[in-house]
Amino acid sequence: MAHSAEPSENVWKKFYGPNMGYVEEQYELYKEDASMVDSSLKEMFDKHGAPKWLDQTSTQSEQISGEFSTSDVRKITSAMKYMDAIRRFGHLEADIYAVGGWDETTNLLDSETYNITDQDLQEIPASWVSDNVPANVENAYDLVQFLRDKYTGKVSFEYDHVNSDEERKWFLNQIESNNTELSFTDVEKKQLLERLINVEGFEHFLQKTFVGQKRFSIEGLESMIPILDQIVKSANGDKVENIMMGMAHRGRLSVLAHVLGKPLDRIFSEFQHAPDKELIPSEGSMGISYGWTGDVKYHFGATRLVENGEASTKIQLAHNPSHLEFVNPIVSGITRAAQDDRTEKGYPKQDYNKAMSVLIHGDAAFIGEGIVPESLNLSGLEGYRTGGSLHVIANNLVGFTTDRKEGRSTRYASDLAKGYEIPIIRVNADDPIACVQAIQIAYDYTRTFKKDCVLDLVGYRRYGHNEMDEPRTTQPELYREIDAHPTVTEIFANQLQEAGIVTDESVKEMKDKAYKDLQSIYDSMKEDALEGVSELKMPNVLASSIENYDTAVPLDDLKKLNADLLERPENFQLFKRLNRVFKRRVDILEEGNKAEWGEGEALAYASILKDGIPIRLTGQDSERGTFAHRHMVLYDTETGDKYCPMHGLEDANASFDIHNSPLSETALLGFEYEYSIQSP
Ligand SMILES: Cc1ncc(C[n+]2csc(CCOP(=O)(O)OP(=O)(O)O)c2C)c(N)n1
Repeated sequence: MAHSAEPSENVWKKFYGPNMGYVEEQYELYKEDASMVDSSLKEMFDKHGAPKWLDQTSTQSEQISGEFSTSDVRKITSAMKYMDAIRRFGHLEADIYAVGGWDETTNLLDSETYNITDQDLQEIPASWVSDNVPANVENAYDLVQFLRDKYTGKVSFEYDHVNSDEERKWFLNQIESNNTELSFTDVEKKQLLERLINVEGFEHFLQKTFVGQKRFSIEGLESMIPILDQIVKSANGDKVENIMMGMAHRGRLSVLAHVLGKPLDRIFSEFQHAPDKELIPSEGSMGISYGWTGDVKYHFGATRLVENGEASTKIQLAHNPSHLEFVNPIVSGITRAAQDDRTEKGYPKQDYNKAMSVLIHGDAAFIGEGIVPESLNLSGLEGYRTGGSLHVIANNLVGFTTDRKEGRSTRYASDLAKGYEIPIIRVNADDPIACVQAIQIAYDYTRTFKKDCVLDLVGYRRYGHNEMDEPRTTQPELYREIDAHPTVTEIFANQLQEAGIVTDESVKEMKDKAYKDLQSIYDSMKEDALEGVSELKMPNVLASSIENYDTAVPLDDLKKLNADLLERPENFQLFKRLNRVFKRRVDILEEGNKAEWGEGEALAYASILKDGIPIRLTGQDSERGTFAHRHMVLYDTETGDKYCPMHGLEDANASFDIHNSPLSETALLGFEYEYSIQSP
């Protein structure tokens, strides 16, 4: 900007329309901290002070351009600040709580905070404050209503913590452009209602039939099932081959029955055979121990194949340990193992379409368990990433008997995800259509940006922590509200009735049918539905000892492998001291049939690769080795280029994967444990 010799009046005259608002904002920033504004603006403010239209000596009505008065510009700036606030803070007023709304208020969404009235807004044409004016929107007031509708309704968004401009624009477009929203035909709405009736009917049936047994019912979060249905539908449409799922106790039976298609007679039979109820662990395990594993039946997973003629998608629900959230890295490990092609030398080739992961968390566990941030921290790292996991927080506002405000220092259970630049969508579980729309945005985001996304599904828990637990002793007020609150099925059925899509009779028919179907499965349940369950045997590899395996490798093979491992790319500049280390490795082997530790390990890996068995080696300082003995990844001292000698092995017949890990134990153990199980 060439303005240094110009008089101030001329300098300010160059700005008009919305640009004046921009300069005004920059001046506010400049007053706070001059280094925060662009250097040319800083120079201008240093020299000419406040923009002339902010100068108190200039009269309010003075026309500083042909079109805008000082007060017009102030109003435009205020309107823009107000609109921006709705986008950023709309979540604070969003209608996401079916019960138990948050009791703190905010003034961040009040027009007075931005010094603007409804009348002012009505006087500003929408095109002055927005580049993309939606249809039927004439002025800034309409625009504010439009934004309030989008950002403070049953779905709310937090993506201000995401630093990528591209991702932010994508989100803004998804939210504000009406044509990206999923729409539902009347038939689809009716199907959705029927699905909810079946979910609710299943829980009621269990409650009535197996009195006194714990089931960790989904009631209050029934919309989780249509959410999972939508993920499966979209993934299948995109030809994703595997959906790897992990979840804890809450709603697990419903997910097994409705999403994984676990036979209902099998589920009923497990209830029938449940042993001494007193010994059942708190999460609701149905049995005490299971074969040699010491595990419990309720924690077992399941698989299902979904086919639509063009593509098939396998859904796998991982076995779940009692230890909450530990399943997260396990599911990531399963997913990555399914994505990696280990058949060629070098690093494995990863294909995101082979698998995606879906994790369902408890609200208290998500923010409380350290393994959650550990696992989220893995999500963007080359050695661990899986192309974006979908997280659903089954948020029932309470953790066992612990209230939100006792269990976390943050407003939301999902706040933890912000540090990882993971966008968060929250949705009211009482609105199944909004739930399905919200998960579709989350799904599209993970597929587009290969990053995690969190859907915070906010509902409640119809009973206590389990059906035998009395929540009214610890959460009396909340449960007064819950007791008086209609189920999602009732709410949605009423809406569809008002819209003329269903009638009282058709809803009753659907409910009767759901009940009759369950009753007839129960009546015809075979006594032996659990047959075969206890036949799990310990795998041979664990049952036999190491002496039963022949591990010897001929010395000549070792020498050839060792020579190969000492090859380097042309002109590779190795750190000098390492030359000595590697020279010793030749000498020892040649001279006395000996080997040092690092060499022994390298030869072991090399011979395993020669046998065609892939290797994955990760952990803290894995590349160099904690005791500086390994040096499996070398760095060129000039260029910093990496070279892994294992990748140069002429005789290798499988991949060699090596990564340094973050300073974590549990998440990594889970990941690698399951990776090794999936890729024997
Ligand atoms: C690591 C671990 N700590 C504690 C427990 C015991 N426990 C089981 S469920 C539960 C409460 C979980 O609350 P939340 O995550 O909100 O899930 P909800 O049961 O409310 O759906 C606790 C403390 C456990 N199973 N694992």
